Amino acid sequence: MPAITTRRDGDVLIVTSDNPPVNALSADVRQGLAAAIAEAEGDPQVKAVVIAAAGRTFFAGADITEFGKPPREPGLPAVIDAIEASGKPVVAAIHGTALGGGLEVALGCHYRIAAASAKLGLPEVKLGLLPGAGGTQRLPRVVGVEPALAMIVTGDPIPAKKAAAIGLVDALVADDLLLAEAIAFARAVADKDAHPVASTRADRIAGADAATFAAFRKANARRLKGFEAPEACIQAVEAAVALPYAEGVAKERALFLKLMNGTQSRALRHLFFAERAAAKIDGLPADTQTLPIAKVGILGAGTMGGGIAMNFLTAGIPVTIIEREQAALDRGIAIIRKNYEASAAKGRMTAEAVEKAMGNLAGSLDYADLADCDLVIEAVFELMEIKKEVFGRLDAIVKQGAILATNTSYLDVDEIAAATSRPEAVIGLHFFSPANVMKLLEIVRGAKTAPAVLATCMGLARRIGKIAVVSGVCHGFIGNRMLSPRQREANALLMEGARPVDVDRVLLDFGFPMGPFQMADLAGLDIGWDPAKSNGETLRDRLCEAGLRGQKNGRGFYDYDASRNRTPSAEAEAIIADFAAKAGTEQRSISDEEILERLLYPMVNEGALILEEGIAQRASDIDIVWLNGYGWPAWTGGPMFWADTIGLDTVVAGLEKHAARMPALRVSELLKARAAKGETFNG
Ligand code: T1G
Repeated sequence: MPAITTRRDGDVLIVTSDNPPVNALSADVRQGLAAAIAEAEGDPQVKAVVIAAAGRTFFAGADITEFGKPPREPGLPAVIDAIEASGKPVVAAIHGTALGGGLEVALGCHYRIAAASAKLGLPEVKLGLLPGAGGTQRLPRVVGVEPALAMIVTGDPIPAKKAAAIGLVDALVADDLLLAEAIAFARAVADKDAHPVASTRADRIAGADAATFAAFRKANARRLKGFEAPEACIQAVEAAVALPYAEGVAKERALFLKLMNGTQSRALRHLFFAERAAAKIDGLPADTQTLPIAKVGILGAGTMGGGIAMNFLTAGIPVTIIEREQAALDRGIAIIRKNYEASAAKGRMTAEAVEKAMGNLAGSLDYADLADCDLVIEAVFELMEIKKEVFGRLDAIVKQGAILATNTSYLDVDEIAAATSRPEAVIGLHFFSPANVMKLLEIVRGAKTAPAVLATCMGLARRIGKIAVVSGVCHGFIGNRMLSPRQREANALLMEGARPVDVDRVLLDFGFPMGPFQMADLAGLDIGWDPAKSNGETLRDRLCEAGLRGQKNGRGFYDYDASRNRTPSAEAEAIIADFAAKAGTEQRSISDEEILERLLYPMVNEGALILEEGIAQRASDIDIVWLNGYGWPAWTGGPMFWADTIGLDTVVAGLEKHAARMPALRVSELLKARAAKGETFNG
């Protein structure tokens, strides 16, 4: 079956793409489109053309699997130029998600008809690219500079209704009438003397000036820091305003090729496929049946329990949430409602959706109300004895066939499973706080977890909008296990004379949203600290005994003013220096390079150990964990891809250079072997 077919409906030529799963603009599709336009040009019976797509979506962009390979003709820009130069009006019939090159094809058409449920976007920036087939030049001419900048620099799609409002589409139609309406529209315009041509329009870009772009850059400064593509996107749109179309296109092409050949785009393309690979469970029998999840029970209505509950409520799954005392239960439910109402106030959900979600929430003090749940997730205190007692009770109460999940961040899921008579039904579902916001979910498979339980939880993750990664059982699973050596080295660096602000700055400059000591202040220095047992033996004891609690009382590694602006705390630094002196640790000036190597190389090493032990299925899963759970800068691809980029031999050499200062670190044999052979983690 050719990717592109054509058929006549009277005097309208209908061009249909059928290239599952998302009608990516592969070479076959491009060739088919070019041939179809030539067919229309050569047939005097054809008065107009409709370009449509079969399956779930209009073209979802260039074929990313072709990137990095020798280009195949015709190139997408040439195909779009041929559409635009057609002597007969071409109408795009858009459904699903017209993205990237797909929207650029639609921009080359003279008219655009969209199904009401369609979305349109230019997400190239999320791949470290920019629209490279005329999108940065045509879109501003069609919708104006500011709406175009927002779409191109954020990469976020817009709903068809908004597209109509800004002039991107000419008509909105009912989903099931799209093709018929597009054909009727084409026939209606066929005899017009002239048709709109995006590349020659000038009215919508008039008036945009340097101030427009300066204001946009200022408003998006955070988005521009360290990441090359957004700035390139802005420069391409500036060219659309400042230059004739042909020169603007040349500028766009030059900027596109520079990004395409750069490391950051390779990193983001790696993450695109890594996210999809993470959903695949190696060795799972293809016919593994999943279990129906119609009702979920949550144990604990605290911060985690409430956040976890929201994921299911938002997905329309009824939840029963259990607490030990009425006051705690009422407080937890009130916080869930408050969070939803805050989302509604920001226009992220309707009041009806809030009531629907809350209507699906039942609170109880009685475990018996969990009996008919298909999945129960405990989010109680992080103490093994408590977890085992809770699972013993759940085992006695919850119906057979239900899944029993623990939200533990570190503890041994196998030991918890052994507290029940059904270890095959026990699994770890490690949500990240705030659980209703963070995308990452670590699915921890126990030694006896049944394939159906694992497959069900992976499918459920997608249903509740999480990005799930499968982990084996070890202390801290994947993410927290790799966080431990970074924290250990951060603390050691303080003892050796580095200032908290220097350690944080190095990670901020690398692209993390915050450094370890900012994180400590945010979480609270006294988390898990017991004044009754504190005896000044640890640095944390000393800081807490001095009354430093972090952001919550304005005094931590930083001092915070009323607006939470932070300045390094002289008091904290004096306590650290005194503590280090008493410990007899030699103080020295430590370079940014050493700080970065001491913080990140041990993380890469821990990731290699995680791979060696079979805890993670693949290196790219580790990248997905750190991107979605801890804010690793996406444009470097994640810890394992980043290590590949700098060279595993560089990592090994760095670990060896600092070995005397990192006595606890065991270098991974896998890392050393790959480094010695000049190989990478990600293949
Ligand atoms: N090329 C190749 N394969 C793609 C693809 C693409 N553009 N988009 C998706 N796939 C594969 C994906 O890998 C998966 O494969 C399957 O399709 C289903 O995808 C010149 C240069 C469209 C919203 O960035 O956002 O155009 O794992 O699991 O959740 O200016 O796919 O099944 O083997 O994501 O329903 C710009 C990327 C490209 C859009 C559907 N376009 N895709 O989401 O399914 S650059 C994009 C998506 C460009 C031009 C530039 C989503 C989706 P497998 P899925 P989904």
